[in-house]
Amino acid sequence: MKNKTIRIIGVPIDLGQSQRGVDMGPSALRYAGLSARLKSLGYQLHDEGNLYVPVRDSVAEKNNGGFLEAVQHVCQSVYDAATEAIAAGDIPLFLGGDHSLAIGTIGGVSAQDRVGVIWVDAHGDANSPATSPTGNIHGMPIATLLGEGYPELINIGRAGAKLSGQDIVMIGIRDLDGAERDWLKQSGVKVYTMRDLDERGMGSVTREALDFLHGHTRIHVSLDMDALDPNIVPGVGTPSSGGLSYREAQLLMEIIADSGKLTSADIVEINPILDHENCTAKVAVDLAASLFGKSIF
Ligand code: NNH
Ligand code: MN
Ligand code: MN
Ligand code: MN
Repeated sequence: MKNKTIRIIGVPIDLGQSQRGVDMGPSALRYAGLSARLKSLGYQLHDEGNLYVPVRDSVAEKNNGGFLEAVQHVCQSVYDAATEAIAAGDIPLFLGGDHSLAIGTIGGVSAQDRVGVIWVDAHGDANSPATSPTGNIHGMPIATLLGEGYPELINIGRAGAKLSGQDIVMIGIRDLDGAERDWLKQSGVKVYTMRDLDERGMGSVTREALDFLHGHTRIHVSLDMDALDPNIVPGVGTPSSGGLSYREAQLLMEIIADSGKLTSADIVEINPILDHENCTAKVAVDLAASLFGKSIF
């Protein structure tokens, strides 16, 4: 994997949720030294800058769909950037922005090959407009990718579902809405909750997760920073207590790196306005280094 080019693509989207500030996530990650850290591991780095996202205040909010149309346009350009990076043989690393962008990233990276997704999150993000208690699109990307929800988002890039439940493993889950939980249970998605991690440990869970995806030659990691415990990552819009420790998250990244199958990733939901001295982005950069193969010894 080394000697490869990592293509950094910023997506400063804050339209999929209601807290202000998550649009500054890409800057926070760059200021925390992301490129230099990955370069030091032996990669070529190519920072494409940020994709265009309209400023929230300039977009009219629809009553029910929130910023549906704007999210659709952004995710279409994310999809295009993802397919281009994969076609060029690069590893796209998407910097969020809120988690709605994963509709575009995962849609795009799965255009040519079947891709296994490791969804690291406190939340299932498997609501549809019918089940969502908030209406926020960042709580819907998994359902959307599986073909449930707004047709405008489901059909981005190509028509229909982009994945099946057998393509997705979730790790770190501890906060599901009632109807979201019911839907997830019948979806075929493999869900590892915090309880699974407590009982079995991150090493065993991660190895089983990779085994679940053994038929996939490519893996995409979608890292929502709210998967970690808010004590170490205060800069997230929807903190959920009882999350991953720093070392658990590192071990997860290290074991995924060992698989040699990582070909794309998202780092999302960092909100610098809620953060303390950019510490959440610094943790994210440490995790990215491990995900891309940094080893201690
Ligand atoms: N489940 C809630 C919703 O649908 C919260 C989702 N929030 C997240 N997900 N930050 O990662 O709105
Ligand atoms: Mn989350
Ligand atoms: Mn999320
Ligand atoms: Mn989140």
